Amino acid sequence: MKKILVLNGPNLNLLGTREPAQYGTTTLPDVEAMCRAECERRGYELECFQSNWEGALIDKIQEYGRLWKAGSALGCVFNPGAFTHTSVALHDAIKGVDGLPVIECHISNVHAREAFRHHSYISPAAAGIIVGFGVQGYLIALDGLVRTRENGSAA
Ligand code: CA2
Repeated sequence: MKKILVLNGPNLNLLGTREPAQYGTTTLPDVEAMCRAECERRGYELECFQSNWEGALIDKIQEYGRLWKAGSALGCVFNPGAFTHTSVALHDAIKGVDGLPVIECHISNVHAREAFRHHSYISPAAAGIIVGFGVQGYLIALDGLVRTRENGSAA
């Protein structure tokens, strides 16, 4: 059974506990359970990982790059949090794994927010981008990943 990674960056462990107007009331464990149910339904094994540390996120992307090369991973749904707007290192990590499809996912519509959130270092390296659908965006991103990459398809 191929693996899918749902990766979350800094402060997303606080989801559902603060700023409900911006990010809703669903917690990260709730989001992970929704994603797990969807992956099981579709016949994939889900790993969820959250870190507030850039290097830990890079290590996980590299690990999935190796799994993808070995044919054991389908791809990754990634909410890089505020590292979206700052991290050349995460951009390089995604480029560096060369092949692993990474779908960038944001809960809020970053383009309707402060100007500093309008630029993403991740988007040029991502296979696709989902923004502004709340936590349902994770499921939309999973759907897009499976629809386009299942059975070796890259359409
Ligand atoms: O909309 C998104 O998903 C973001 O990636 C969330 C980041 C933000 O920096 C990006 O610009 C857009 C922030 C994640 C912090 O999440 C919190 C959740 C609850 C309470 C406090 C922070």
